[in-house]
Amino acid sequence: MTLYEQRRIAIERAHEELLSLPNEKLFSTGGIYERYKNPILTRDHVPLNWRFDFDPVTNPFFMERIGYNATFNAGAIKWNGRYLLAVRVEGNDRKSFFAIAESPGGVDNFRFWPRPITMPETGDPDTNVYDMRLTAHEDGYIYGVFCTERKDPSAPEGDTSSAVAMAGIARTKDLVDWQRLPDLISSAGQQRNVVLFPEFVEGKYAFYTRPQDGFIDTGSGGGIGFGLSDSVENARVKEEAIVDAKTYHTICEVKNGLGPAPIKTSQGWLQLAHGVRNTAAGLRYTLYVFMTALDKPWMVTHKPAGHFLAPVGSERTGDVSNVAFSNGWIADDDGRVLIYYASSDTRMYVATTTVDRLLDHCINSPQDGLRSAASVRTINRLISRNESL
Ligand code: M1P
Repeated sequence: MTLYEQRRIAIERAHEELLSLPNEKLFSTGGIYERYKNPILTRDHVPLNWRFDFDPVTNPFFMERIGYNATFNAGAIKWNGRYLLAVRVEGNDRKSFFAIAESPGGVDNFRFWPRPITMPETGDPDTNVYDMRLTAHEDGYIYGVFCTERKDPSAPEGDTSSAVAMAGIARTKDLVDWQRLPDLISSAGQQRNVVLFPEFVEGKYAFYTRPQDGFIDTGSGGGIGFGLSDSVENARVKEEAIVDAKTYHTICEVKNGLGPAPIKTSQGWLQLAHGVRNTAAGLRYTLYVFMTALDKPWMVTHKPAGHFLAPVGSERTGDVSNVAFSNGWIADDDGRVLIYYASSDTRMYVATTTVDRLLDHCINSPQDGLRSAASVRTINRLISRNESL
């Protein structure tokens, strides 16, 4: 057998074993959601024919020709009964693009569709695109709102890092062919983590935003915003009301941003977001949940204190360590909720819960008292109540 044949057989076998691996739900002492044993998508899941030249004449050593660095920050949707992720795939060349991966049950056996998404560009080509939020809007389209990043034109000569982040918008009916619309215009210098709300509000399109001054620094901005736009074909948000502000000495001290489009329930909109705090070891990204009013999706009604999900164990290391990030979840017909989260900008995981458990958690868990003494008072109240039982 040639080297080409030996390597190809071994690599194809290992790839198929990985893609067929069943996942295993782990017991949760907290009981709010369950994690799973294995990541659901890694760079090793990327199809082999996106990586290797299969021609033994031009690739006699059966070597990888195109390398992939990470699969993370995926948007999610249940579409025609299928669990789909719009995955941020990052090549070794540092460029991200989107690719749909599909699973029969939502927790394992994800396989990429045959080709990555060919995302049309606007007149101002994107240098990098990432973190797509999928919204099935009541207008009948599925929208993808994502970050488009370009070199900052006002950066001084020699500054080859500064970038401008904007919200790119595209829509589709089949997740294969996408129509690109102009980027969202807002008064903020930078926008990431923009999410299209699934319903019209006052007859307009509504966006959750994250206005900030700089690419990394929030400056005077920050916080999750909310604004209306007359049109989605030329989306423009003139005013952004702050829904959930960044706050001193919380998990959102440095910044925060909405995750996926909210889930509608009889008691309000369930929201998932990320909060960022600083530590001596760098930024720490955790996920938190809150609820907004049904008729006022910009008004917070319930917000449990602290993080909902933080990176643990091997989730804590990766390209950008100590990061849990989510921009996709699926509310299933039976009330199950699949939360897709990425760990450390490297790979994708899933956690499962139910709408009922999320509502119970949001409504009945204590809010943040913002001071140590307030936290102790809250704990003592629980102990006294338990003692009185
Ligand atoms: O590296 C962690 C995350 O950093 C950014 O999040 P934010 O916009 O809140 O700063 C994003 O670029 C995200 O992709 C990344 O996971």
